[in-house]
Amino acid sequence: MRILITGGAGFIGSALTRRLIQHADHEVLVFDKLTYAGVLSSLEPVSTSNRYGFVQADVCDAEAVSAALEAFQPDVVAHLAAESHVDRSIDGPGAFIQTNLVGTFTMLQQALGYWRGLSEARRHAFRFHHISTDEVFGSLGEDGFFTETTAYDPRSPYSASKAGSDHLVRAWGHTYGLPVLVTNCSNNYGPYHFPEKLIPLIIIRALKGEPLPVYGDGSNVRDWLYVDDHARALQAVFERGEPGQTYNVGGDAERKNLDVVRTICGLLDQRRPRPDGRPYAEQITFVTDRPGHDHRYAIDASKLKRELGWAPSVTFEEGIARTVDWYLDNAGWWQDILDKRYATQRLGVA
Ligand code: NAD
Ligand code: TDX
Repeated sequence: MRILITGGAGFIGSALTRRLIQHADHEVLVFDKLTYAGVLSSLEPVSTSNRYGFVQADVCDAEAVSAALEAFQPDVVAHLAAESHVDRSIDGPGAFIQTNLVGTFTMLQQALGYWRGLSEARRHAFRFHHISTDEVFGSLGEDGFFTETTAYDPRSPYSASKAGSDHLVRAWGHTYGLPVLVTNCSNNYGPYHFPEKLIPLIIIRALKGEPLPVYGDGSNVRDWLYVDDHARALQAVFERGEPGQTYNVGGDAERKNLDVVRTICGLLDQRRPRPDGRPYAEQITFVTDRPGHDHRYAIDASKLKRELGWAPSVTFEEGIARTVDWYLDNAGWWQDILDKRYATQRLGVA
């Protein structure tokens, strides 16, 4: 199959691209604007493959989208390009409205024109797969899980923009017959995760001897999924999922933020003890909470498991150990990112 992946230079898009090239025989065209979050070196492992191509362009640019579709002739569009960081959406929501809403609208319009021009057999086989988040469902109390039928209740500019994009995708499916798929996934983690997100931020700041910022009292809960398991789920959905359907993806790994941070500190204590021999947990600092901070997310992924036979292959304990090891072994990847303008402003590390 030929897969056009928007946002393929990001954390999840690059994991999906690496998977489809290294563990399958698909052809991939990455379509990515290379915003601050786009990291080309995450695609280095596949960059010499003759089944990989790259276009630097904006999903809001209708002509560029149309040209890529016509030239590459994809069987699947996997739409991951988005502004993804909740804190940034609070500080500056405009880019989230533009990329997540206008960008998704542009992708849908161009995909629809392309799809209508395909032969009947290819039109039947085509999929527009929209990759979304569990944050569209809002915040849970201590009990319960999000299912595919949970009512939408987004509460941050980021999740509201993703919720709107999900609605657009379903509308293009219902109204125009475009064969769409939507997946809503919980928090991903793993190698090549951009250093502004909780897990890499804690690893890197710990190693640099910086305070480890925990928002509020650290009791907020996230359901963590190893990124390669998400990539496997996405592949299963676009290869075998039923058009028009939504599938929730989750890791069955709910953890309080403070426990995640303590786990990372414990792993670093074993692998790279502090020069003074003291525990990394001493660096934990409770800081002002995120405005509107959702308390708990938890996904019920039983539909995906039942219908497509997917399940997470990595426990949180295995995945977080692998992740810490990867950041220890690949300091060049993240130091390169920190050396660019962005890092010193937001992460407060040199
Ligand atoms: P990311 O921020 O790491 O990567 C986003 C990528 O999109 C970057 O390569 C960036 O350059 C590109 N991009 C941004 N704006 C663009 C534009 N206008 N045109 C073209 N490219 C653009 O994000 P991620 O964590 O890999 O998330 C990917 C997708 O998965 C997003 O849609 C996100 O909402 C969704 N998602 C993420 C998670 C998570 O835990 N990270 C969980 C569930 C769903
Ligand atoms: O410094 C921090 N301290 C802290 O306590 C940061 C950056 C975060 N946190 C908390 C906030 C969250 O409860 O940790 C949790 C995880 O935060 P993020 O890594 O910013 O992720 P989150 O806000 O949960 O959103 C992520 O998962 C869902 C992705 O960024 C989204 O794109 C995805 O949709």
